[in-house]
Amino acid sequence: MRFDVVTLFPEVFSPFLTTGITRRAFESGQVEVHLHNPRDHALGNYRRVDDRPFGGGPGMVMMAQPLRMTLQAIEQQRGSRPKVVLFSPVGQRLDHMQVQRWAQSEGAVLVCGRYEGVDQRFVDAYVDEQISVGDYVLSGGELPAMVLLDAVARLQPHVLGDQDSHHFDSFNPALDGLLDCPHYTRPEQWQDATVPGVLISGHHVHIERWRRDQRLRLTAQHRPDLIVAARLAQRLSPQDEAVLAEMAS
Ligand code: 4GY
Repeated sequence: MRFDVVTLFPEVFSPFLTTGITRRAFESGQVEVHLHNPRDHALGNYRRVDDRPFGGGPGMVMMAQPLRMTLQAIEQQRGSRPKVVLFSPVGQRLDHMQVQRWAQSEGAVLVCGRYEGVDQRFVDAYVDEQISVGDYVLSGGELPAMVLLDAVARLQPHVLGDQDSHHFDSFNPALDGLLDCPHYTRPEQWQDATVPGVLISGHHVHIERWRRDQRLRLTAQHRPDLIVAARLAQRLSPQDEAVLAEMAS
């Protein structure tokens, strides 16, 4: 799959693309990422990409024309017309389901806004979908673009060390949409705290039941909305319900 990122700050992507477990996905081209700076497509001596807002007010607005020229160059390179995404608090909130959908897609053009935003006429003419990463305002769409790329890259086959360790991730609805269980590593004793005995018992049936209980408890405590959703989707067994009932009493 191929993502074309439109950004005034392409340099902020380099450590991201060359670090960590997702590096392999990007460097192998399994998830192809191409960076495009609208400034390279802006006209005139000043190569302007932003201007003052009509109607007044603070800040600057990204001009439509350099973005359109960038999009045209991308279409020429790809030989097709990809979906165009804009990162903005206006969009639907990104969640695991959306990430899975993008992980199985052909990719897209990811437009990273800066300043006060993008000229609305570009949004109306070319943006197919807006995506939000949460109800707060960032200074640009670059971090949201990296959020999407990271989440997509780690779902690609063979990217994670243990090939299916993402099957146990929090929110994976293929499992049950519950939060992940707590994890422990050596040493067995640390600052007076020990590791739950069951984890060093070697009894795998008990370990799996303990982990399930922990996930239920953690989710009920911190994200009761996810318990409601799991119940509606009939992802909780009678034994799960018994654990939750015991907790509530
Ligand atoms: N939150 N989720 C977000 C954002 C920055 C509009 C230009 C967000 O996705 N994107 O805050 N983006 C944009 C917001 C003006 C900068």
